[in-house]
Amino acid sequence: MYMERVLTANAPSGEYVRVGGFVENLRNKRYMAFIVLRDMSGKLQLTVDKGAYPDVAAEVDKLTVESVVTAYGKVVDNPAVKMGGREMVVEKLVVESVAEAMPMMADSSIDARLDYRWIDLRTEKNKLMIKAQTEFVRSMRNYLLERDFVEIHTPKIIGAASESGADVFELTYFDRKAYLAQSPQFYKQMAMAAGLERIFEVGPVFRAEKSFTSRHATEFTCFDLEFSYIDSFEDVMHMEELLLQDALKNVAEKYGGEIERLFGLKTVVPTVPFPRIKLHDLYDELEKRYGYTVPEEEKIDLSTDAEKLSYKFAMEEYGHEFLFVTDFPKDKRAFYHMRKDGVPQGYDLIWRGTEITTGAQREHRYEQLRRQADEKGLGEDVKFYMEFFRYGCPPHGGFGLGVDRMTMLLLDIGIKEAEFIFRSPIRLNP
Ligand code: AMO
Repeated sequence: MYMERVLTANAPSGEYVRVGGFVENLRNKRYMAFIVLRDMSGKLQLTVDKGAYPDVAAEVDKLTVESVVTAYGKVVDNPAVKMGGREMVVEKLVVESVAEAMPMMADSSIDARLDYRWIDLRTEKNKLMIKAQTEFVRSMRNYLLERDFVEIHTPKIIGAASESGADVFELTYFDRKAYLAQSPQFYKQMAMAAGLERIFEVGPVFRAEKSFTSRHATEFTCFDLEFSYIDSFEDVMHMEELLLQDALKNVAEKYGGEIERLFGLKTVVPTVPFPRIKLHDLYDELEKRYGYTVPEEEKIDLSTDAEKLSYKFAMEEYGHEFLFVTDFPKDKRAFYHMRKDGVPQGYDLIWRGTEITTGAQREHRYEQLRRQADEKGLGEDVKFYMEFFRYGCPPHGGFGLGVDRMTMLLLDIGIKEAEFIFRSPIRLNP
């Protein structure tokens, strides 16, 4: 008779069930065999009475660690069993796949583990990482859907570089050149010109950056949103702080305990509003408090060290893990940021000392935008984009949040471990 598989976490005591998973541990004794079975929900001990079930015993003899099995049997309480005080008395065992000796260990170097990422992802920690990320994104998506946002899917093969001419992957597109999208930026704004009013997208973005840091990847996932009829970039920051507060609340409720147990880290639900500071004032504070000095001409952008120190500052001054940094000089910001008295109306959001977001109110007035594009020497590249603003476009703004950055900071791991599959200038496999 057919029987549906149940997860080990949902295998009730006293019932005859079917489970399936990896053999995490195997003790094959003379009269008894014990298997620790691992699935996505947890672990269950499978106990085999070899005398009573010789067919099962024969199957157990074929097993190696990390092989995959399906088991049928009765789940019973047994206080002597460490894993939840339950075990399954196996009556039938199917060996689905026999594993060869493992090519790497949990404590191998990260690069060795990434070569066998599918094995590396079998650990409890990595599963939690994926689950926590899922909850984070689900929560943000939900928050927006409940507020009349629609989800869009923009092309990743594009005719002109989106963020800046540098750091773009070029590809052959039949008999001409195309590029991989560095951001859905232009299409998010096109959606505003289309009157969609409130949109978001969660998708891949590509950056041909030769960076080898713990926070740069050449392909990553960005959570982008854009919305219309805003009064200033303050509306954008406010949307983001509410969104993140809600997401972290949900992650903390669902996985806070597990994150603390496995990663030794508290998931803090941030208070709103998040603190805000102007870039120049931040540099002043870092100098005054920590003696951190940089030449005046370098205070036009956030250095990695300044980002890190800003975490210390935000905790000391506001008791907050997040910090909005505003008032960057126009030379360092994209041409599409709206300016007020020459100051770009945008921000970076720093969480635990690392940038996770850039956001801004956009320039939606054609003439003004034209001037700003010309000033940066952007001609042909933005020609199609400029058209979006010629036939009516509401005031709007938005931001892009790096999902991998967010996961990495949530768990205090490197970006190599936070991506499902990491891509760098020297890694294209698996
Ligand atoms: P920006 O270029 O700042 O802004 O990118 C948005 C966010 O993406 C993440 N990020 C990265 N993550 C991993 N590896 C990288 N190499 C990498 N580069 C960036 C960061 C960053 O904050 N169009 C604008 C957004 C907007 O204004 O809406 C943009 O792309 O978390």
